[in-house]
Amino acid sequence: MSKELVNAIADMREAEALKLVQEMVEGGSEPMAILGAAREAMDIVGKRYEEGAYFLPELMLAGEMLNQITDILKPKLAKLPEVKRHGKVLIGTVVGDIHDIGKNIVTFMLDVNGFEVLDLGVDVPPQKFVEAILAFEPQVVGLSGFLTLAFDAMKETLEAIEAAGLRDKVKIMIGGGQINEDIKEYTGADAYGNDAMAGVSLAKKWAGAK
Ligand code: B12
Repeated sequence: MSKELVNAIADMREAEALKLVQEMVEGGSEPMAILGAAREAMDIVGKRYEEGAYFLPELMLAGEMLNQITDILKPKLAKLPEVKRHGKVLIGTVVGDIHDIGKNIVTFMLDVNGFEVLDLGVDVPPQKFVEAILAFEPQVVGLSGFLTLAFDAMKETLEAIEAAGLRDKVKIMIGGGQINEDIKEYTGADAYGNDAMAGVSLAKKWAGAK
C-alpha cells in the first residue's frame, strides 16, 4: 500500500492519496512510515520538475498534499502524554527560502516531545534570528532550508549569530532536503538532521533532557 501511496502522490492523484493515507492509518501503519512514503514521492516530484515534466503547479499541489497528509498524521504522532518542557528551541526557514513543510514537521515533533518552540516562519533574515535569540533565550537553534541558495543563507545566519557574540550561547542544527555533513561543515553548524526525529534527538542531547 505504501508503494500505491508513493505513486498516487507522485502522479498528482490527490483524492486517492488522501484516501490511502486514511486507510493506512486505520490499518495501523506507523505514521513515520507513511511520512517516509510521502518523502519518497516528493523526490519523484522533484525529479520530474527538474526534468521539465512537472512545473510549479505540480510542486504546489505536492506541497498541499503533504500538508494534508501531515494534518491527518499529527494526532497519531502526538500521543505522548508529555507536558514537561525540556528546553527552548528557536526554529525558522532561512532567508530566500519559503519551503516550510519539513520545518513544520520538526516543530511539531519538538513540541510533542516536550520542547518550547518558537517558530519564526519562512524567509527569515539572519538579524531576525539574532533578535529572537536575545529575546527568547533558546538552548537550541534550528535552521531549515531546501534550496541550494539556503546553504549560503545558513552560513550568513551563523556568521550573524557569531558577530552578535551569541555563538557560544546556543547549539545550532540545520536540516532540509539536501543538507548533509559537507553542508554542515560549510555553514559552521554544530550538527545536521535528516528528519524530524534527528532534530528531536539533537535537541534532547543539547538541552540535557533524558
Ligand atoms: C513542495 C515543494 C515546494 C513547495 C513548498 C511548499 C511549502 N509550504 O513548503 C513550493 C511550490 C512553494 C515550492 C517552491 C519552490 N521550489 Co520547491 N520543492 C518542493 C518539493 C517537491 C518537496 C519539499 C518538501 O516539502 N519535502 C517534504 C519534507 C517533509 O521533506 P523532508 O526533507 O523529508 O523533511 C525532513 C527533513 O528535511 C528534516 N528537516 C527539515 N528542516 C529541518 C530543520 C532542522 C533543524 C532539522 C534538524 C531537520 C530538518 O525534517 C523534515 C521532517 O522529517 C521539493 C523536492 C524534494 N525532493 O524535496 C522541491 C524543491 C526543494 N524545490 C525546488 C525549487 C527549485 C523551488 C522553486 C525555486 C521553484 C520556482 N521556480 O519557483 C521555488 C522556491 C521558492 C523559494 N524561494 O523558496 C528544488 C530546489 C533545487 C535546488 N537545488 O535549490 C527542489 C529540490 C525540486 C527539484 N528537484 O528541483 N517547492
